[in-house]
Order: sequence, then structure tokens, then C-alpha cells
Amino acid sequence: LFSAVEMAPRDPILGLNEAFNADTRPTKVNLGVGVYYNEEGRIPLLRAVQEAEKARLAANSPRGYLPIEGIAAYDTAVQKMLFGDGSALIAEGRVVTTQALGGTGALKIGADFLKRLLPDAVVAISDPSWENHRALFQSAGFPVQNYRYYEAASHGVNRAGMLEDLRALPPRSIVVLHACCHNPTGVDLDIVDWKAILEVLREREHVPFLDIAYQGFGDGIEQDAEAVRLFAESGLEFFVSSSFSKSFSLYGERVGALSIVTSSKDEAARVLSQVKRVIRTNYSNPPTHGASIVSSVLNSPELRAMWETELGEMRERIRSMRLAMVEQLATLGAKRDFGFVARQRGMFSYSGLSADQVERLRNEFGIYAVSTGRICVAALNNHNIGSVTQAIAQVL
Ligand code: PLP
Ligand code: TYF
Repeated sequence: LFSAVEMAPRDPILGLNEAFNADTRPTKVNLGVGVYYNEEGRIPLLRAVQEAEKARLAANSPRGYLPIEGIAAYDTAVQKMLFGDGSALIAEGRVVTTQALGGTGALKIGADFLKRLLPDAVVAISDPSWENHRALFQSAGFPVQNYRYYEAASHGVNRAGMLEDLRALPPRSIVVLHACCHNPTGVDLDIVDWKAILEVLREREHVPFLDIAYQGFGDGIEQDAEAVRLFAESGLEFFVSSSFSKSFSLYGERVGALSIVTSSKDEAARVLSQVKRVIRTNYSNPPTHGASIVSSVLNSPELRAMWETELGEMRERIRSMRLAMVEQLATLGAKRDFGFVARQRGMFSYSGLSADQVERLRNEFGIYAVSTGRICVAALNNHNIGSVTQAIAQVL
């Protein structure tokens, strides 16, 4: 049965973790995987989460099966975060939201449902994109193409190229867009870009699939939802996959959601019934713990305020690391201007380092980055930034 099974390639990012863990150098630094580490280099357990967990433990809550679509109070809280408290879409009952196993689970449920709706569609993702986007939509049975996005020379977006590629896709293609804090580049679209993209999607009848895994890490919870809100007002039907892995530092609890914007309450009911069918035949119903914690925090004014403060602290700490990196590299006389790092958003920076330079960082200094030059700025802190910038200056 297994004699002809071939070794599957490792995930290029998660594979780095294994290599990092095996490295015995005490000065090693992991800038590979997209995880937020605090100033002490640890994954934080947020105070708001601790409070909610204490309350949950004290309540001795039973662990029955959840509804297929998850905890209702959680789904509602997700909708408000994405579409805004006063959203007309929510009031009109046009949004379907189901709890999902992280942002990844949301993407997969959405992809499987879309395969039933549009079996012959093409999926388009940004060049570059999160590694898993391509594999995930391919495993749902779609051919996956790229649209131009990142422009290395300007450390910005290739706006004309992107629009041209979106226009050139077959009508009714599925277009995956990073709503904020683009992974891997850190380079985001502005509102003018979003409006232009929206018009192309409308013209070509493409199906937008907004992926938002870092809400709150760019400019703030509301600000980072700008694109989602624009789409909400456009009258288009679209998909949103969202995740609390990063914003609640609950990576292993798998807390995410799939939201689908439909044209009417009646459509929403029918769509929900089909999405539930997809969930039921995959894992029946989602787990309780993570979503109940997130739901208690989002639905309690005190805990929510505490969480927003902590999220703001994470965002500000990343920003200060970006500024420190730019400053230190300039002071060290790096042969390149790194000012663009301060303009990028979210956890990542496409640093412009080549695969050779990344390899030298790893071999000579024990500093791990993705071979594309992506570094996780959220893994820098005041203890390691000096050695990281010195190493970068050296390999340049
Ligand atoms: N989408 C993007 C763009 C991501 O960077 C990630 C990161 O993990 C995900 C989705 C998946 O999120 P989760 O870890 O909640 O599955
Ligand atoms: O891009 C990252 O580093 C995060 C974490 O298959 C991640 O999004 C990476 C790869 C993967 C799952 C999660």
C-alpha cells in the first residue's frame, strides 16, 4: 500500500521551524514563521484571554457538540468586526458567517463550496502570496494563476500590472485578495487601488475572496477593515476568510471564520445550508474552546477594551522594530536604503535580501528567514535587533 508513496515537499515556512529548533547556537533568531513574539521573545498569552479562560474554567462549562456553524455569539461578533457595528448587510441578514478552523479552515470551506458553485472557474492569487493559498485552492480542484502584485524595484505594488491581469482573467474567476497586511510582502493597496480593483471585479463578474488574517496589525481594527467595508457597500457578493490566530495570539486554538455576503436574506439561508453541508462532511462541527474565549472577550466591554489595548501594543511594538531596523541599518552604513521597511504593514517585510544572503544569514549567524527574503518583523526585539541588523549589513 505505501511502498510507492513519495516524500511530500516540506512547507517552506513551517519546515524552517524544524531547522531552527534543531540549531544549537544560543544566539539563533527565527524570523521565518509569521508569529508575533513579545519583547522577551515569547508568544504572549494575552491578559484578556487569561481572564476569559479563568471565567470559563470556573463555570465548568459542558463540552457538548457545537452547532455546525459554530457559536452564534462568536459568529455575530466576527460580523461586527468585519463589517462594522452598524452594517446594513448584517441588519438585512445578507451575511452568512460560520466559525472555522483558523483562517486556513475558512479558506478551505469557502473553496470547497465555490467548487460546487463554479466548478470550471480559475482562481487568481497575488504574485507573491501566502504559500498555502495556491495549494489550498488546487486541492479544492481549481487551477490557480497569479496576478501581478509586488514590484521589487519600487518596493510597492505594480498597480497597472495587477489591473491588467485581473481584466485578462476569464469572466467569473475567483480572485483572492489580502485585505490588509499583505503576506509575504507587507505592501498593501490603498483605498484608491481598492476602488479601481473593485470596478474591474464588477465588470468581469469575478468573485472576490478577501483574506484577512492580520486585522488590527496594520493601522487598527477599524482602519484595517477598510477594504472589507468598501466591498460591503459595493453591492457585490463576496467571500471573507478571517482569523484570530494572530490578533488574539491563539494560533493553536484554530479560531477563524468564513463570511459570505449574499444579495438577500433568502439567499443567505440557502447558502448557509450548503456551507453547513460542506462543514458536516469535513469535520462535523468546530471545537469549543478558542471561539468561546474570543466570543467572551469581544462581547464583554471590559475584556474587549483590554484586548484592544494589547493588540495596539503588539502593533506599536512591530512598528518600533521597523523604525529601529531602518535606523540601525543606516547607522551601520548598509549599502542600501531600507526606508521602505518602515512603510510596510503587518508582521512581514519583503526585505529585498536574496536567497544567497538569506542562506548566509542562516549558516553564518543562525538567523532564519524565508528564502524569498521575507522576514517576520514581529520576531525582532531589543535584545536581538542589534545582532540581526549587523548580520544583514555584513551579508550585504
Ligand atoms: N491567510 C493568510 C494571508 C495568512 O498569512 C495566514 C497565516 O497563517 C492564514 C490565512 C491562516 O491563518 P490561520 O493560522 O488562522 O489558519
Ligand atoms: O506565513 C506565515 O508564516 C504564517 C504561518 O502552511 C503559516 O501565515 C505558514 C505556513 C503555513 C501555515 C501557517
